[in-house]
Amino acid sequence: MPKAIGKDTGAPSNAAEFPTEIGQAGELHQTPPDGGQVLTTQQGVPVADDQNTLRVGPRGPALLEDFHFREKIFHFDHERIPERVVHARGYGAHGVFTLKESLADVTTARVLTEVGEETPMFVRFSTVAGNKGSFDLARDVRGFAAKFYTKEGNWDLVGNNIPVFFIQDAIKFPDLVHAAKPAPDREFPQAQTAHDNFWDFISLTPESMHMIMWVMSDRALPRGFRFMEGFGVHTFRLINAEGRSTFVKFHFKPRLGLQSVMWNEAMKINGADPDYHRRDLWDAIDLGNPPEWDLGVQLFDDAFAEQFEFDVLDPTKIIPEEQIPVRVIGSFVLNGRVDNFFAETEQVAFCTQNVVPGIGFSNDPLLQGRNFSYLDTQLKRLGGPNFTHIPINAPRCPVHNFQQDGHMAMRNPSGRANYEPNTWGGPRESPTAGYKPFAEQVAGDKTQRRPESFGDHYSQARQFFISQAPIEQKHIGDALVFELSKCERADIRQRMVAHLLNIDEALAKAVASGLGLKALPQPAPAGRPTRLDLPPSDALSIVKRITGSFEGRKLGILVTDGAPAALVAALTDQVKAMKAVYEIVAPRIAGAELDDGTMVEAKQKIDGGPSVLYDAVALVVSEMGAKTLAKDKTALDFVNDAFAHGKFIGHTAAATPLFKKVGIEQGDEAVILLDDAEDVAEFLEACGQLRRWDREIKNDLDAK
Ligand code: HDD
Repeated sequence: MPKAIGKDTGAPSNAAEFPTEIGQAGELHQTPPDGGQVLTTQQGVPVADDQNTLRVGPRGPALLEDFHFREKIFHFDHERIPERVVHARGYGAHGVFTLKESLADVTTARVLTEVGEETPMFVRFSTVAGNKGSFDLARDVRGFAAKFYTKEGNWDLVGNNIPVFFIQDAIKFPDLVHAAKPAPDREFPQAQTAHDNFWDFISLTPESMHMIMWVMSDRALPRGFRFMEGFGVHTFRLINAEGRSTFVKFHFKPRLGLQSVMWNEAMKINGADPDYHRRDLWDAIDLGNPPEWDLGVQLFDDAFAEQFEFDVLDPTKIIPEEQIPVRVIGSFVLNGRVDNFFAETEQVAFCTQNVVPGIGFSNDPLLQGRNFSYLDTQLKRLGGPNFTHIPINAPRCPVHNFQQDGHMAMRNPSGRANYEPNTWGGPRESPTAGYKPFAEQVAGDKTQRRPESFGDHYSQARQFFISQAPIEQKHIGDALVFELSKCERADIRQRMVAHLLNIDEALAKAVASGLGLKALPQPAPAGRPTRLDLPPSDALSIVKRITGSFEGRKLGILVTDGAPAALVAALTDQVKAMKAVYEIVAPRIAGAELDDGTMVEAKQKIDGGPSVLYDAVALVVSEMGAKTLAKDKTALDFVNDAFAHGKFIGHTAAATPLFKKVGIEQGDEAVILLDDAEDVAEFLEACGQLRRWDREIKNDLDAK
């Protein structure tokens, strides 16, 4: 992790002559009594009084002369920079990518050819629509942006957790984002798409239908960043030493598998812990369980592109893994927390244009537009053209050029020559090692026409839908009903159902019925070519691919005074052994006195640790404890929600009255009686299934 500005860049720099860290010039100041550092101004002047402004007499007016006060307030007044226009709320971590399989036959990019080589990385995850202070569990796409500090320069893969996008042409991006964000007059709703403007735009934009299926699916409610896939979305190019190009799509696959939460849970998590995702990542790294992803590629050539049903330049389409398997070539681990959120996570600047020799762009019109937008936006956000000098953005390889000056320049050419060619010496271009774009033959009219090959907006939307497990299909329907029910205009709701009729009739009917539509509308005009019946792809489902392991998950253990100590010990020991984590929840934060007289400390008081924060729960309570909990609404919510959200519940016999109290019938296989360590082992093994979705289906049937 670079700490000092300009270090190790090899840049023609004079920065090294100056101390780069506060206090580096030597501790000349007398140390304060507690032995710590002396507080100084930005100029390094020691401060005697940081509690009171300089004034005329203790009750008199302040004096302008107080340079420490003025500097301190001036700096504070300017602490904020503009938040990102999209993806404002994000969270980052450092990591390392290790290549396991060389792609030397198709690319010269060293990061993809040197097996075993470790490349430092920084990854930032984000929601899209919400502002910087919004909550983590918005129903939204998640950004998954990766910066690889390669030996040949920085390579940024600015992806999402969904492999397609809403629009096909970058010119529509401002419209999409304006529609998704709060309406300009009222500035609400925050961090959600459940409003007229969004669905107005979407229902008038058929190309968004595939993405809409993904965004209404459980993918938009991830359990954590650690449980998300990442996708480069566009088709990129790899270019080899002979100048030959191979198309590529990039995939990140989480080692812990995919997992999502339910919408009802998401809404409650947002209240209980709006920082749920960032805390989860922070804690995982902190506890020594850093998350890992495999990096995979789908490689294909022009011949495949020619015969593929869709245009590989269309970012609203995937290439199913059944057609081109994802080849895993390496993996990365995110094992480094940031030292300072602002310096690293806020100031990191990703640009899709950041590629290295051997990696190139396709003509995807969304990608081409992005290549302008990202550089442009950093100027606004970071205040000048020198944002590459900020340590988090600075390459970790030599940087030599004649670009100079500008706001906050940390790296300037030294010596006399600041132009090229010159006779004084200095960096020169390298026709052999330098970046060369793929020499694609292009000819055509200047036109603003959308290609016909981009014209089918429903086939892959349907393919996604039919690939889902029944519970996932139900969630898509529920999400659409929820979102569209927030639209005041009936014509917008109707227009969406008209699109759904082109995707799946049962889905359209379920949504129409959920919205209370009296009659089905005519299907939306389908465009050309009309819909293809594509086979389902299991890779598109989350539920069909669960790993069956509780590793990396979190158990909430609700304990009361008098609870069996042996059971608490069995749970905590076995959870740790399976690389999962637990939290003790108790009626009081001081914890509970167990039946052997020992105290177990609580992490959460019960109203601060609702069961929505856990993947499974255990109710380890005494008879007395259960009696007290039965009178506590939050404790009953804990049990009721855990059940309603399909969670596995372990419990002592003494907890049984709590189930009765909330109306839970006996006989549910995922409500497991815990008596000894063996039961605990069976319970935790079962927890690997994560959810009992049949409960939700039964609940719905009962409600009808
Ligand atoms: Fe974008 C940020 C991902 C289309 C313009 N985008 C941004 C971030 C991610 C993505 C992950 C946050 C980066 C970070 O953490 O700092 N964007 C995507 C994906 C897209 C996409 C996967 C489609 C495949 N974006 C897109 C288009 C445009 C932009 C079509 C404009 C024409 N995106 C931006 C931006 C942002 C941005 C305005 C805001 C902050 C930033 O760039 O650094 O330039």
